[in-house]
Amino acid sequence: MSPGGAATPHERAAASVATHPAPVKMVLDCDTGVDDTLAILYAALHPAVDLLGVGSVWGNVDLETATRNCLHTVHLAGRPDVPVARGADRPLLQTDAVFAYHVHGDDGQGNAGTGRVVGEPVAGSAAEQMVRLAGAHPGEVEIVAVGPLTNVALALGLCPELPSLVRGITIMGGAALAPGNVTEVAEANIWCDPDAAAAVFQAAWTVTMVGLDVTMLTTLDDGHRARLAAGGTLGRYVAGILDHYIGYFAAASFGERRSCMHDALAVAVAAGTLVPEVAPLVRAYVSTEGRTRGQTVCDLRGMYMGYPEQEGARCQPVLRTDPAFADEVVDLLVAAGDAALPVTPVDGPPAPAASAAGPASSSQEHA
Ligand SMILES: [Ca+2]
Repeated sequence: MSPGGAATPHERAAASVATHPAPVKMVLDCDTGVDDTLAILYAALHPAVDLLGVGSVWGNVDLETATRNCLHTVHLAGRPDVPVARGADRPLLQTDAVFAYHVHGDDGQGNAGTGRVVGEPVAGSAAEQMVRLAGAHPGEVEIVAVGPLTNVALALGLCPELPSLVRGITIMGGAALAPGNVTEVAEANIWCDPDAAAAVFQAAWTVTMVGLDVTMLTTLDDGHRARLAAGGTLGRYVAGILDHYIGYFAAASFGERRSCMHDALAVAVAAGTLVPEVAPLVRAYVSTEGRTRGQTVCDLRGMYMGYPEQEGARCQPVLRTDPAFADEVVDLLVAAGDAALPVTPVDGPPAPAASAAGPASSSQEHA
């Protein structure tokens, strides 16, 4: 219990989870829009995660907005102890930054954020923080990257031995069998920085790929929003930011009011609270050019004989998970009760993120 006897959101959430795996030390890298916010909350609140640090990266929104949202979210969860480091503001090499305000709102919070600026990023870049935290806990840290992989590629550049220093890496991104969401074949996080993704897939570690194959099938609807809104102020806040996001997916993907959950799945797979039902170990590469740019090409030819061992296989695409995971996330957020910050908007309009962001939004969807 915190001083004064009042439980924190983290303590209330932890008390609501009957059993869980031993906590996984995690560094979470995100381009904080709406679904990233749920991922951060899940990581900050769930007792199966020891959240060591958060890094921000460009993607859904510009870097400044993403960083502000990362800080706001850890404070909402009552976890100001979690350091947030600023990351890259553009892709590594070949493209300009393209954002997705039409999906996540101008504030990256479905135009329903509080506008509250809380806390400050720590010194050093997100890539530097990733390397430092991995080095401080050799073999224990899981990197979970749920935005473009720019920061992870930069961390590999800073520390080529990073793959041997960490427990593993789990990403939200890519699509093994599912269609893409930017092009026919490319998922947004990979498409945004395919050169960074290629470097991450080529490094000497196994990439657990939580892609569109499963993230499009775990969805949130207005029934979930109603349950959230009936919880404490934390749930009410999340219900608020989901409104615009669900509206986008209703028009773009589903033809009815529901949205995919995307990023929180990667956190849960990494934490062991969502166990993949099918996740073969296969060879994979990222296409960086031409019409297939951003495609994650996974060698699934062994599908019909139970995925026999492949030489050089270092990617584990998650192909099936339990869609009921959405309910678990809602339960956790409701159990957390009231947020550690007021969730009413501060006076005045929120900072105009989109106007300072450079290139306009494209028609793509980001996760
Ligand atoms: Ca994301």
